[in-house]
Parts: sequence; C-alpha cells; structure tokens
Amino acid sequence: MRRLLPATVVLLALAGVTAACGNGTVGAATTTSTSGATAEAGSLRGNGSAVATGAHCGKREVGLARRLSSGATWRMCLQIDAKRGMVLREVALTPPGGAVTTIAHDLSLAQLEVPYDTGARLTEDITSAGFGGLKMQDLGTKECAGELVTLPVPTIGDGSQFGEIQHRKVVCSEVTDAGLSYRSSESGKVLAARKDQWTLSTVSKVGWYEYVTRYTFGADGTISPDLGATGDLSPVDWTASAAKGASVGNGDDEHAASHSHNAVWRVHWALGKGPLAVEQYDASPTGKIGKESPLVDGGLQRLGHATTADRASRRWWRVVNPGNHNADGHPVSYEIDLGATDSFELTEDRLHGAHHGYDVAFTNYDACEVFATGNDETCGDGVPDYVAGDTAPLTDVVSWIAVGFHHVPRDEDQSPMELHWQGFRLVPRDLTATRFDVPSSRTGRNGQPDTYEGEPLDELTDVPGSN
Ligand SMILES: [Cu+2]
Repeated sequence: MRRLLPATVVLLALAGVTAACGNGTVGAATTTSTSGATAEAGSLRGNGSAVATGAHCGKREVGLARRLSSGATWRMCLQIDAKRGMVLREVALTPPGGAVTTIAHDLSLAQLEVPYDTGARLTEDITSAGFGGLKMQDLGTKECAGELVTLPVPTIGDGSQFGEIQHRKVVCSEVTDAGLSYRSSESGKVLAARKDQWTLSTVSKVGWYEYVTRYTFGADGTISPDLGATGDLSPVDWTASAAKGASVGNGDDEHAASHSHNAVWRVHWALGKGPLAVEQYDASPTGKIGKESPLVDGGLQRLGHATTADRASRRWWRVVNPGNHNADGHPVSYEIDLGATDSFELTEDRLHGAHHGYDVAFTNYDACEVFATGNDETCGDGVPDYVAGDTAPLTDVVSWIAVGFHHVPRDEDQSPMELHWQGFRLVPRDLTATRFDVPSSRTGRNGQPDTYEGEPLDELTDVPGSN
C-alpha cells in the first residue's frame, strides 16, 4: 500500500454546492475521512493557512482543492454522470507564486469498448451500461486510505431532468507520496526532494468487471488519467481455440477468451483564456553523423483542423495557447504523453465504415459530441464523424485520447483478477519558466549557464563522463 502523507493539505471545499440543488435533495457537500472525521467545507487548509478555493461549481457538483508538496494548488469541480461516471470540470492549477490557470474545462472517459477475440461479444461500457448510477459503487476503507467524498449520483444523465439522485460516498480522495521529485549534486552538495500527488478515484461494477476510474494530479502539474480493471474474467466467454484465448484452468483445453479494453478519454482544453492550437512534434535522423553522434532534426507542425493522428517514434502532441506566454516568453502548453498503449480501431467505428483507428484525435468543442462511439446524437455517431464534419480552424480544442490494452488472460487472473491499468499523462510544457519549486540555491538558473560548478563552460567541453 502506498504510504499516506500526513494531511499537510487538506481540504475540500466547494462553492456553489452548499445550497440545495438537483431535485431539491442535495445538501452541503462533505467529505469523510476513513477515520471518521469530516472535512470542513468552504476553505482549503494547507500547512495551516486557509485558502479559498475560488471554484465556481454548478448544481450537483462538488468543489475540491489540494495544495501539494511543490506549493502548487489544484482545484476543480466534480460531478457524477450516469454514463461517463466521474467527470472533472474546470480543472485549475495555481503554480506557487503564479496565477491560477484553468487547464481543462471538462475531463472524463468518453467510451470503453470491450470486443472479445472470439467475435462473440462486444460491450460499450460507457454508453450502454454507464459508469455512474447504480453501477457506481460505495467505497470503504479498503478501497480508500484517504477521504471519502459524498457526491450526488444520478441514475439518468446528469440528474437534471430525469431519474433519482442518491447521495453516496463514491469518490476517494488521497494524497500520497509520489517518490523522488529531483536529485542534483553540484560541487559535492546533494539537492534532493520528494513529492506528493493527489488522486481521485471511483469504482464502477459493469458485469463481471469492476473498473477503477482514477485521475492523479502531480505536484509538478502533470495530470494522469488511468483506468484500472479488476473483478473477474467473464464466466461465459471461453473458447476451445488457443488462438483466441489462454488456458487459465488445469491443462490446456478451455481458454478464457482474450479481449481488448479500448478506452477513450475526452479532454476539453482551456489553458487560460483565448483560442488554442494543436501541434504535432516529429523528429528524424538526417542520415548524417556529426563529430560524435547522428544528426537529428525535429520540430512542431501546426494541425490546423480537426484530425486523427497515430503514434510514431519520437512523436508527441501538444495543445498550446499561442496568446498565453510564460515568463520566458514561451506559449503555455500541455503535452499528451501516451506512454505504452496497444493501438486499436474501435469496433463500432469499423462497423460504421471508418477504415482506420487513431491514437489521438482533435476536434473543436461541440456540446453534443460527448462519446467516442455510440454518441447517438444528431452531431454524429463518434469521433470519425466529428472529425469529418468539423471544417473550422481548430481553436476550441477537444482531444480524444485512445489507450488500449489487449488482455490475454493469465492464471493469476483467477480470482479475483489483479488490477491492471491503462492510461496516459498530460504534462505541462512551458506552463512556467522553470520548475514549480526551485530550491533557493538554484534561484535564477534559467537558460544556458555561464559556468558549471564554478568552471567556465569553454573549459568543460571534455568533462569525463559527460554526455
Ligand atoms: Cu480484461
């Protein structure tokens, strides 16, 4: 189990949710620690000092905020949607000493498709079953070593029009140790620091599987969306074919069917105010060798219109605000880091005539475009339709991020199944001119230095062990 940090930062706050809302049933939001204490709403207490959250949350939302080890503060509004499950809204980050910046207007899962390799089953767990409503599980001390947050859980949509709203402890909020933040030794002195992170998670039981929706907010400004799966293998998806599954019982006759967990997340970006842009970075070796190493040329290319894109070596994307610069004069951006993923083509897209999957797609925001497939709205069935129908320049950017896991069952999946994870990271790129928490001895270090360990650089061209 991860070590739980002392409550250096607590909090929970909220704005706009203290009044009754929803079907007139919502009371003030509270959180309850697993030790039974209830967090005080309305202020953020970091290191003993109260900080207003400044969140402006809507009806059926709860405002949350945390100050982390770097001194950065995250704040956001949280809601539970019957289909999408946990939805994060107006996610804002205040670097230490900096101004608050809204990073994303909206962040949630947009689909989870599970096609079985036997061809016998395809589930769309977001648009069919839904991660919210009765599928969303109450949590206790086993699932949550931090604080439990009570949220309105609507059974239909966002609860604004139909269904019931239950108030249940469905979100776990934990601040945990996140390991080493940096280490750098200079002139025999070691500078090193650890960091913490803030995690929000829910559990949704869909059939035999139980899915953990998890968002981790780093002290360095990174957002890590992840989907975990546990529960049990499908008891009805077994096959005689060794090519379509793996034997997890005694011998080699019966195979639990292999299948894919095709997850797509939707991020509606903000990055402050003003029109945004999307850029793809690529780098390739030129084929020439320099004095010691191959020459590589790389650069950013603007993706001017809605598009899908695929992973490639040395390729990444960023969403950038060309009108919002950091103190170094660089436009503020966030990088989409897919990490390890099994690329996929959504089966529903293929059935609808799309010929090509994607790892990431970019479109202009449209409130009607919510799900990656099965959207079932006049604006299109899914992402390929959105891209095809979106001819305006990309400025109000939504990214659709596809992260797949081809699950070949193994003996250890019985029983219950060990949690397996898939996800990606959103990493600040030039949000601030330097790292958030510059130690005092490194203050002013920005750009190529004149000296290293007191030596002029021109005497350092052949430092032993340098690279
Ligand atoms: Cu699986």
